[in-house]
Amino acid sequence: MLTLKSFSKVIAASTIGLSVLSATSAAHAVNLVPQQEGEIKLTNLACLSETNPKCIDTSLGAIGYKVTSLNYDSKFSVSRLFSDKRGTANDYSAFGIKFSADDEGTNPNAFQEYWLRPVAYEAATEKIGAPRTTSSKRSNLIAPPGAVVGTVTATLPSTTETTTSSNGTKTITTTSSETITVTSLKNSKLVQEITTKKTTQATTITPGKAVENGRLEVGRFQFDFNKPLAGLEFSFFDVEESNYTGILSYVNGLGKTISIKELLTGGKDGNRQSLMLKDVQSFIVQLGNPGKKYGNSNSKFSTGDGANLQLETVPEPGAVAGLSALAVLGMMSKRQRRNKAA
Ligand SMILES: [Ca+2]
Ligand SMILES: [Ca+2]
Ligand SMILES: [Ca+2]
Repeated sequence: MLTLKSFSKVIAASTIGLSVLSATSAAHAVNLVPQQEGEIKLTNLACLSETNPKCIDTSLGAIGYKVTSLNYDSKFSVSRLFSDKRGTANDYSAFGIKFSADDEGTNPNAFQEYWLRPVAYEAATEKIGAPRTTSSKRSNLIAPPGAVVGTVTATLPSTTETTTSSNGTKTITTTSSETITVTSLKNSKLVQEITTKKTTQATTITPGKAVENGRLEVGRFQFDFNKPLAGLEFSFFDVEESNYTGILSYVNGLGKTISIKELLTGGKDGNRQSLMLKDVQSFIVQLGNPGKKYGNSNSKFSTGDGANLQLETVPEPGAVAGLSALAVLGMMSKRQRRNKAA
């Protein structure tokens, strides 16, 4: 267990370690945000299109990563994620999304940079159709050998078919059928009447629409890297409300899950804040929060607080003393320094 004395040493050592780390690794840091606009390909949702928005696969290469969109708010379905250059308009209106050059309530031209930008979606609607039965009858059939007078009902196992239309609407059709065979004696001959009843029931699931024309920048995502990263710097843009945007947990190179729940304090319009993690295999990040209009009465905004994310590698220089102390703290905040720089 750490005594108070040794704990303050750890902090001192790690603070030194951090500044050395930033100074020596700056040249090798890699921006992990694609330097082009489009939609980030998710593991659990197909891209809207291949070309407009362009579908961007981030999973390739040594520092590649896969992104999974997670449920955040029960009133919404999972969000999509875009790479967006702030300050330029994007018209993806075929999919109900329009990014403005000047977004509502923000000063976007401060950073003509690419940011990972979530787009919240309304929940899907499910419509359960009434079962429909059709029946057909064939009479006066000659009974096969071995048939006896009486009624036999046979039920076939039901089958389910799912089709997806180009707008994403899913139709799940369940079909069941039964045949009723009545065998009787007619003019000294055995004849049959066979009735086939077919019942179909369709459930339609229509995906929700992008909220606020795609400008509610809210979502929760899991990033999984192809291999563990020595260090990762997170930059958050425009976090104005406290305790919603930040990192919920991460998994280190040994596969251990660390629930840190490092949520940021809201700042001024257009502010930028940073966090750093060391030894990261994967992490879960939460961006923004839905506003009053979407049932979040705690929000100070009607249409919520949107937030964007940038990611940059922070390679570990082998010879830096004190760096391992960072592992004890897990995460450092560079917020203050960043604010000065911006
Ligand atoms: Ca743009
Ligand atoms: Ca703002
Ligand atoms: Ca905001």
